[in-house]
Amino acid sequence: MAYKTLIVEIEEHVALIRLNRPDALNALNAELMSELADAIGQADRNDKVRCVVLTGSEKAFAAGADIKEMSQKGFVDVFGKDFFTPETEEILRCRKPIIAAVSGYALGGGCELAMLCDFIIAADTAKFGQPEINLGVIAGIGGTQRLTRFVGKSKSMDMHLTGRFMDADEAERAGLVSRVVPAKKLMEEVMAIADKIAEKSRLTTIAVKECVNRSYETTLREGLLFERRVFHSLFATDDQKEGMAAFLEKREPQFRDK
Ligand code: DAK
Repeated sequence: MAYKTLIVEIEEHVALIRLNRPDALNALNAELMSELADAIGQADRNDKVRCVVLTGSEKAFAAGADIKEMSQKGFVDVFGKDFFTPETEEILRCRKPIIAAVSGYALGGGCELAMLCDFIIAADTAKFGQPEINLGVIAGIGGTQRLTRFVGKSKSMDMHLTGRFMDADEAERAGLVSRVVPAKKLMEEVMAIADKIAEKSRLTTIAVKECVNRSYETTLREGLLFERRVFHSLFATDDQKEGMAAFLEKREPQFRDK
């Protein structure tokens, strides 16, 4: 499918999805969110794809929900149509790892979109923020919940209540992003990380994603039990046999997703 607000390329085993509304700093409007949900769903269903990278432009990952479009809405629209929920659910349903490659602004819904991904690699130019308070609203794609889990209550309150931006170094210190790289090397580094993930058994990447995400949804005791059971189940796979045999034979494993 040809998209109007995205550029999608499949490079080897990686689906690279680039938000592409440069005139609006990739603000998230209905069309973009619908196309993004479609593109991620397609990447998830495409057997060739083993990892997804979501990025924006050098200046902006995404500057938030489209304020022009949003300003026209009333309660009946946002509540009645459950504003952006179906699209968000589609992104969360993806079983393949999704890396957010963030350069420039990731604000409001843009910051939330990055946090919906499995992890964030930031360029040293990245700026994160939840400035919705300046518009008389609050975050609505999980910002009050997810940012708090990433950076803790104090910093999350600070970000949401003042609307200030956090730079890449602070975001790394606070645990929001996993690595910071020079802006010029962002895509090279992220694609190399995605390629590395693509080499793993797909069964184990799914298992990791399910287990880590479970830690957000359940008690420690239940999470540990879930992890243990998934670990046990991987001993039913050929890839477990292959991974361990390859180590003992001092060679690279050849995973077959079986
Ligand atoms: N929406 C629409 N257009 C935007 C935009 C946005 N969020 N951000 C930037 N633009 C547009 C600007 O209007 C401008 O367009 P023209 O005037 O040239 O036509 C163009 O992008 C370039 O922006 P600037 O001229 O402002 O560029 P600067 O470098 O001077 O400033 C900036 C960059 C990122 C600091 C600034 O543009 C800015 O502050 N943007 C707004 C950031 C913001 O407030 N974001 C949060 C939006 S509220 C929910 C779902 C989602 C949400 C809530 C609920 N539910 C499911 C319940 C999300 C809410 C939000 O994200």
